[in-house]
Amino acid sequence: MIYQRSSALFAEAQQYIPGGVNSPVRAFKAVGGDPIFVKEAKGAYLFDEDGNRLIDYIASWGPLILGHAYPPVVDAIVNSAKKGTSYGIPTALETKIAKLAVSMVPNIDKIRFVNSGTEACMSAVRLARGFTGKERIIKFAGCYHGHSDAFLIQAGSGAVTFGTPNSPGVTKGTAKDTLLARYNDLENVEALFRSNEGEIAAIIIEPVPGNMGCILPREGFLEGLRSLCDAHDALLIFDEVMTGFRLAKGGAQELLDIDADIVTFGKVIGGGLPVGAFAARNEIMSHLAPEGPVYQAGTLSGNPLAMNAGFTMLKALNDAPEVFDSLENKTAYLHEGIANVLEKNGVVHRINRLGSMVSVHFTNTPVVDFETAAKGNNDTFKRYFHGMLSEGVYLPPSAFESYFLNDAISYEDLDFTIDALRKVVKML
Ligand code: HOZ
Repeated sequence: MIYQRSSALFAEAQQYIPGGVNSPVRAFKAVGGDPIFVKEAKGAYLFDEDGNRLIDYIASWGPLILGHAYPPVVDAIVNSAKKGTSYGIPTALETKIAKLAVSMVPNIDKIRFVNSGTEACMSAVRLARGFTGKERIIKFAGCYHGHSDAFLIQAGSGAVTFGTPNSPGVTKGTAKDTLLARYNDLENVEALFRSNEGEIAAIIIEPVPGNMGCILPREGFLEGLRSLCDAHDALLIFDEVMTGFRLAKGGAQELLDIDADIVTFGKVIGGGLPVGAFAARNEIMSHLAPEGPVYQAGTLSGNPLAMNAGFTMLKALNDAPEVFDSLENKTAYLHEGIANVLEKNGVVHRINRLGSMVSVHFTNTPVVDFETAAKGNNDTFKRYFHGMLSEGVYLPPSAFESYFLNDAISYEDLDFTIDALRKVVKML
């Protein structure tokens, strides 16, 4: 495949945009080469500026569960735009989507819409601190909760891909209130509670991390966190920006049967438009302004275009929950296909999968946390990524990311992907 025009566009972009991209994970730094520039997308496919068609396995990092340019969402956006693009004044629509979201997600009474997952997680932590009167939080190495200061401590996703898990610009004062634990290591978390008795407001966690590849919680781990939070009057925050409305209607809470105290969402809840949200029971949400003293605000929060797109997407998922089984079946098929090709060709690997999140790690040790994820062979990963790209398959351009399948991907697309790997595997 030729990427001449993408490379030219990237060269130009670098003159005006730092690194040529508006979010670091889009640059191909971890895999080398120039990023492709997308011209348009439809269903399962991206069409790049050089006229190549690529099967898309990132779905805008999760939200496009029903594929690109899903017609009902596009119609909702177009119709909404005709009625004005932003008011900064309440609309009935916000209550309509809030009601629907609350009915789909376990254990929440109220929801507040924001503009991104970063905002949602940042606000959730402030709310937890305001509610508990305590300041420290526990986060897990390799989990990524957006780019707000408190989370850029051993963060995953782009932060680790580019070697800045602890970003310059985050003050020591902020960093000292973020305690770091190992994912899947309950004793480690217990020890943090013991050594910071009475100081921990919350644990924030991706229940199924997607920002160090896809990692699965060990049996009892999330349950253990729930008990520790209860024992220490701390809140459990599930960052469901990636898992919410994807692993199940009610996200990881429903699938894994664990109740969190605060849940954060992003992406899916805007149908691909810039939206995030956080939600909890009444007793917690009542602390939020203007009902309570914990401040949080935004001119574009509850934006009508985003709310219309989000409502249409959530309603589609709510009305046809069989989509979750369909996604899971397709992802399992891909998992098996990839595993067969790699095994037959003697390529050392581990595949982690839950529902429609999956990642391939080129290592022979089980990948259960950041440390084991970091053991993956990045040279093999680079060859794998570029080989698949040249065959027309767009995978996440870093080993520290999960794939997100969308339901527009057909079994023919999956077979095409597995066939692509058959060609690529010789170079791994
Ligand atoms: N959490 C998303 C991917 N891991 C972030 C996407 C981005 O940073 O652009």
